[in-house]
Parts: sequence; C-alpha cells; structure tokens
Amino acid sequence: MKDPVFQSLSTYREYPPEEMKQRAEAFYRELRRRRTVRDFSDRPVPKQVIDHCLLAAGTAPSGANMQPWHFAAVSDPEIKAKIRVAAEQEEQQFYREKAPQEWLDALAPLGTDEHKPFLETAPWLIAIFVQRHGVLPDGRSVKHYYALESVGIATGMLIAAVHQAGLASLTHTPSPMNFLNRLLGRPANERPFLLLVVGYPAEDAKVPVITKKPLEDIATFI
Ligand code: IYR
Repeated sequence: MKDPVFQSLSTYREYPPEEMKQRAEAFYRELRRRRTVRDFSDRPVPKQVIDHCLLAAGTAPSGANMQPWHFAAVSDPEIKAKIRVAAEQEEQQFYREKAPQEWLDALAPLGTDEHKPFLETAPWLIAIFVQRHGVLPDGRSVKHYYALESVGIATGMLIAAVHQAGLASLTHTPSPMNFLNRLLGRPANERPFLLLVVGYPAEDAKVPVITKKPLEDIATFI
C-alpha cells in the first residue's frame, strides 16, 4: 500500500462575499447562453483549442483518481464519414423501428431525425469512452470506481470548456455505439459513453425553443 503524500492547497482562491456573488451569477449567465447545436459550420478549429478543452475535462474529479476516461478526437474527414454512415444506420433503426412512441413524442420538440450531416460537417468529433477497468503495462487489470459518474462529470466539464472557448457542441448518442471501438481502434475495456460534436455553429443555425426549469423546481433548501 502507498503512503499518502500531501502538499498545501496553494491553488485555492477566496473572493470577498460580494465578488463571490457576482462571480456565481456571471458564471450562471455564461452557461445559460450555451445551446446544444445541430447545424454546424465546416470552419476549422485549431487542435490547440481541443487540446486545452480536453485537458480541462481531464481535471475532473474521479473515483480514487483513476481518471477512467479516454477522449478520441477525430478531425480526419474519412473517419468522420465512416462514423456518420455507422451512426445513421443505428439512428434509422432507432427512429423507424426501435423507439417507442413515448420516446419519439419526447423528442418531437427537438426536431431530430436519423440524418446526421453534422458528423461530417463539424471539424471535430470527440468520442468519449469510459474505461470499465484499467489495464496496467504488464496486462493486469485495475478496478475503476464510480467510472460512469466520473466520466459524466468530465463530460460536463468538457462541454463547459468548449462553450467557454466560444464553440458550440452537441451531445450525440447513437445507440448502440460499439462501432466507435472498431472505427477508432479502442480496446475492449473501453465503452463508448457519448459522441461530442464540436465546432462553430452554422451562420443560419437554428435551435428549438425550450426552457430550463426554475430554481424552485430543481432544488430544495432545507
Ligand atoms: N440518439 C438519437 C435520439 C435522441 C435521443 C435523445 I434522449 C435526445 O435528447 C436527442 C436525440 C439522435 O441523436 O437523434
């Protein structure tokens, strides 16, 4: 067993209460501007931007600090085209056969269908994988704790980082997504969690009119 090694918390910053209130509100206002976008521009986005968004995601807390995630960032047009073909196959089955009416009704306000042109248009597709267990260099397996929760947190931070950089994203979940392991050469201990489409919105991008629940509906103060 390893002994813990501690250092002082030198990165923490406290703000006076007024400033803290302002910062909390400003951050909420910033995140409130984020919209999930489905109409992307093909304008390129430099890899350095994606690098830093992924580094930001990688700062997420995780069970026993196992960091049970892998991000496969795809800009290669040929691979994006293959992902589109495979995803549209899954989506066709979903929309035409698999999805119960209740699910289709819930999606109706979003106007989604089986056509996913953004998988080729957008400059970056980030396939997020959850590592159900880790693999040591000698091939032994290491248990991962709260892997799904950890990857969910990292994904939220990635979405926020992408927004903060001035880009738009779409959380896309063709189901099942196993084709991503094959197309991206990821090992069997990794399961696709989500496909995050990243880029500039198209100039004429439209988003559905939706609302977010008010504070009293999402929180109780006891
Ligand atoms: N994966 C499908 C369907 C879909 C499901 C949910 I839940 C959404 O919030 C949006 C879409 C698709 O991407 O079209």
